[in-house]
Amino acid sequence: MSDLPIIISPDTQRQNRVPPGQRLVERWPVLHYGSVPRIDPAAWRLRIFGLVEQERTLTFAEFSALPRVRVFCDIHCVTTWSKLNNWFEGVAVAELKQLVSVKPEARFAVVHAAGGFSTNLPLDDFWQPDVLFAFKHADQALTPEHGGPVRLVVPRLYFWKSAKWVSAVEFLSRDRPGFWESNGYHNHGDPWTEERYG
Ligand SMILES: Nc1nc2c(c(=O)[nH]1)N[C@H]1C(S)=C(S)[C@@H](COP(=O)(O)O)O[C@H]1N2
Ligand SMILES: [Mo]
Repeated sequence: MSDLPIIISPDTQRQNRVPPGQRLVERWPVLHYGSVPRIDPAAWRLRIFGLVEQERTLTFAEFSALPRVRVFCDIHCVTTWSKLNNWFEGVAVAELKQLVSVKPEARFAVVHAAGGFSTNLPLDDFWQPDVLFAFKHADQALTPEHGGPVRLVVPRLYFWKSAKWVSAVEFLSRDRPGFWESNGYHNHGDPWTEERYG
């Protein structure tokens, strides 16, 4: 076992952990638009741009060397499956604040992924302590199907916000809908109030 800091996503502490309209699954389904990109870690980059004092691009080696956390959380997919009791390991999104100075006018993040996918989040959601860039699930490296080498995990919103194959983070002053948000899904995606479709 590792001695990394542990973050318990607060939704796992609810008396009823299953949001309205959801049902539990044991196995982890694979869902995405398009084909699975095969990403060589040697070629992987994370670009941080938009409303930052100085844009930065990190290599996989640089990003892997950042402090890591383990997050315990539940997954809720808008297609009605929920998977409880997940352990993800990776870099807390809040760690980005050590890498760039985000300008005060920034209010939203758009997370970009290989193949043109993107998803948008208010910074109030993006900076939550249980949001991370994950390398591992249940102590295993993420498979390409589940977004390896690096995916976003946003435990408190529907899982479409958890972009697989992350490539960049962009900071914006005004909101800009991402891929699913432009294709019928809700702009925000809170599973507890069933923000499913827009
Ligand atoms: N890059 C990318 N990330 C994505 C998607 C996608 O189409 N492309 N789909 C989202 C949706 S709709 C869901 S439900 C989850 C599924 O993640 P999983 O396949 O690991 O269960 O990935 C999300 N992240
Ligand atoms: Mo989804």
